[in-house]
Amino acid sequence: MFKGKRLWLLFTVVIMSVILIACGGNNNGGDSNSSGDSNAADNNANDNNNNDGNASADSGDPVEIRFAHEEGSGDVQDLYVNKFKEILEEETDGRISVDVYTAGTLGGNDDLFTQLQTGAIEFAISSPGFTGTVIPETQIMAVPFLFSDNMEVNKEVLDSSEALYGPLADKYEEKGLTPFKFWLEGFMYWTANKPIETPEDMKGLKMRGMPTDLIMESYRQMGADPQGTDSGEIYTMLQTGGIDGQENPLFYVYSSKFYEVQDYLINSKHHIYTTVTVANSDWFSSLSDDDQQLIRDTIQEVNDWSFDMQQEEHDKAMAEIEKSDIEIIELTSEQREQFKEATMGVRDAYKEKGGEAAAEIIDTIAQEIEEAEAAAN
Ligand code: 6CS
Repeated sequence: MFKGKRLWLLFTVVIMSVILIACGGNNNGGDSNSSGDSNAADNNANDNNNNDGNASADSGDPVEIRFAHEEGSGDVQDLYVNKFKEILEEETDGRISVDVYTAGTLGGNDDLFTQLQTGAIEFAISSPGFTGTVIPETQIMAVPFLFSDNMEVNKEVLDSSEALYGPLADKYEEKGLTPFKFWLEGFMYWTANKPIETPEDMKGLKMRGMPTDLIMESYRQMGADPQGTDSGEIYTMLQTGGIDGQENPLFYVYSSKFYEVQDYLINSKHHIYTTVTVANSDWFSSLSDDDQQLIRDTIQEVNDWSFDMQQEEHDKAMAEIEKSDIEIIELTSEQREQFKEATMGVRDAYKEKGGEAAAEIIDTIAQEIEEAEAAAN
């Protein structure tokens, strides 16, 4: 299966590269650099590949960044990438330009990773929910009830974890990618066409999650019938009964209109939605030292800014969803404890299926969360 998929992805990437060269980016109204520039960027790209990482470009060189993400216009990832664009283009008077690609423009969610590896794009927001097959260790982000109920604690751990920026980042580097920052998009909610209050209620439910083994395993352990799909298929499958429910942060439940085709919204906080800002390593290391530092500083600034932004998007979504017909269920701490107990086996599954560094990663991050929670109390 994987071999056929690789060929297909390679074919997709070739086609995508042709399209990228031909049309040169932006589908969401941002400034678009005309085709002339994109050729320059591609030339740069070619240079990069054969410079084995020595800083070659003079810091005054124009730099074009094709930055793809997994969400729609105005969603959390889109606001993040456009903030990055705004700061960098302003800081460099447009010498560094950023073309933003929203979900579906360059193929499915899991195509982004391959396009990043081949250099068809320079940057992406690439969620671990779609990369678990290529880097099993990323599935640490799929372990339910591992992160804290205190979002400040999660922000701190995602920003500085030795597990994430040590052994896990090494796994990205092995794939030719540089992960800059892991960050969060909010607590996960369930939507479903029936109330979910205990693991018993999950029995046989076709629950959609991102197509990574450990997310599927989590629903299997809750007794559900897990369905891994691309994000573009969720709405129609909910509407047609192909799936009974799904998990996502609230802003996405709202912007994707899932609340229109579901009867129940369950505030489960069984997980947080995490993602990572990542670039093609060869391309990044070909930039001047100054530009590398400028981009790192910009990502830190945007990352810090995104924490309040995602909370605001959550609150805006809740205000709108409360006006709709969907019934909102708040799980009690006892009910959440039942789901936590039902999924504790996922931690062992991660150690088994999560790759060679899995045990070190989960033990380290669990301790980091515990220490940060103790410090916060
Ligand atoms: O569930 C999904 O597949 C999508 N959810 C979010 C919050 N972002 C992108 C992802 O593709």
